[in-house]
Amino acid sequence: MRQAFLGLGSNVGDRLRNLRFAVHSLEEASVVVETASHVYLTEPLGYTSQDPFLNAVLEVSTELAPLDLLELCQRIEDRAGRERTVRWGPRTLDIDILLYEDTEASAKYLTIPHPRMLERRFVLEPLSELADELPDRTTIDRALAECPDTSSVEVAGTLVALGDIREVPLAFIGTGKVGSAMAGDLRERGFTVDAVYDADGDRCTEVASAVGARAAKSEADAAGAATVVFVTTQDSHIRSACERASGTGGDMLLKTFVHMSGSLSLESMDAARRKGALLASIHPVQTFADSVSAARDLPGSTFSMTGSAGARAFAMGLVEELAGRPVPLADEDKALYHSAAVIAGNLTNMLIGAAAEIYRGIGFEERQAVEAALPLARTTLSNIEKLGAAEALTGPLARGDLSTLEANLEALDATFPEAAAAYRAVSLLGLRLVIERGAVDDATILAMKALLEGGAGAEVEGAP
Ligand code: A4P
Ligand code: MG
Repeated sequence: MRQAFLGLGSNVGDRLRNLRFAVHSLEEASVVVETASHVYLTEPLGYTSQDPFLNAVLEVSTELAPLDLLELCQRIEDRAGRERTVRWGPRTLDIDILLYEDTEASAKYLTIPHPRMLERRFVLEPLSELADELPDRTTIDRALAECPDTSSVEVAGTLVALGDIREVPLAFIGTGKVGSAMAGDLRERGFTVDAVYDADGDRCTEVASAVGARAAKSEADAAGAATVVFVTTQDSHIRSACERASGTGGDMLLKTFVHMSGSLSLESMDAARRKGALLASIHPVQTFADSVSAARDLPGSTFSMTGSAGARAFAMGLVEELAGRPVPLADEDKALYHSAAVIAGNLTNMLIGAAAEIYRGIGFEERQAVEAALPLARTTLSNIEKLGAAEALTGPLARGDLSTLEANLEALDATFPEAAAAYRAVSLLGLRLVIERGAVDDATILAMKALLEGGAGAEVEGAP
């Protein structure tokens, strides 16, 4: 794949829609849009008696050679209804190749870098968001400082929407814990929640009135007037809800669909993407037992974010408004990412449940069992916070205490085989931390490994 930077411009018709048409059409033609700049409102340059432009720059990956890419860009311009009348005159859509790898070439139909880019602030400002250098090693900052163009170039928004992020009409499809907490919180922060939909009609009316929004009659009705559609149903319903939301309307070129699933990729909203919508996922790395705790804990959480290039700047802005900490994530890593959350949260829960069961089995009251297990767990967590997982490790494994390890396993094998299996599996994993701490000698580590595997010792991965 080759890397290129494309400059987009429009000053006729629905300008944002034209830019979105360009993004969608490029992706339909297998040009991967990797990143997108903000959208800028710019004073016309050259032929000045025309309307202001919207400009943006895209970073793309493509298999197409430069001339084929140019041809594709021109085909997309034509399909956007471009008429070539006045040179430098009004246009529904202009797509220029600014940079293509480190190529410096001039031919009859194509000059790279774009011959006039250094004289244009409407190119350099958005490009400076995505690139540092030109092929001749001049920095973009330097090019900007030396740019003779003094016309006005201002951020107008993102490819998701122009103007104040709070005025972008939002819809929520699915009003469970996270959906209703998110809608409520955004509304409190002055965002515009236009509509909510839930298959449970009573729940829908209740949440709609709580967040001052319209109770929609269907997914498509909720999405109808919204620019950003949150699909906050259960994971298993995201695909069908998204299909219904985007099924009846026309194209979705001005809409963005956002889900908040921790494990699903963006592919689950492909129905909307195929119609031109941008996609994003923002997932709070947090656990919510109920709506009240969701509303309390959502702000300030870490949010992982994946998304189409055009939706990322918007999603980032939204998370920042929630006082959250955004962490970008690749869509293909979503399942692995979720497995880490399950290990850190759910598996810890299950292990504490097992510990309490062992205590109960030897005569502790229910309450005593929990009271015995929890302080240990809490101290462990705070030590991990202070020292890191390896340094915070204590117990037989950390000491290289073979006889205690053996006694533990023997007792568990006799009374609670599932817990014995978990003890072995988690401890085998924990040997990595023992090795990292470096306090136990290699022979003891191998002996512990053999004991945990219930067989003869083999090499410990990562052991010296
Ligand atoms: N061409 C050569 N090199 C390239 C390249 N790197 N990328 C040839 C794209 N095309 C390249 O372009 C004319 C010819 O340039 C093409 O046939 C191609 O073979 P065009 O798009 O057919 O015509 P045009 O757009 O009128 O000319 P050009 O030169 O692309 O116009 P510009 O330079 O893009 O200027 N003010 C603001 N604020 N924002 C704008 O976006 N745009 C223009 C158009 C004027 N003022 C503006 C803006
Ligand atoms: Mg052009």
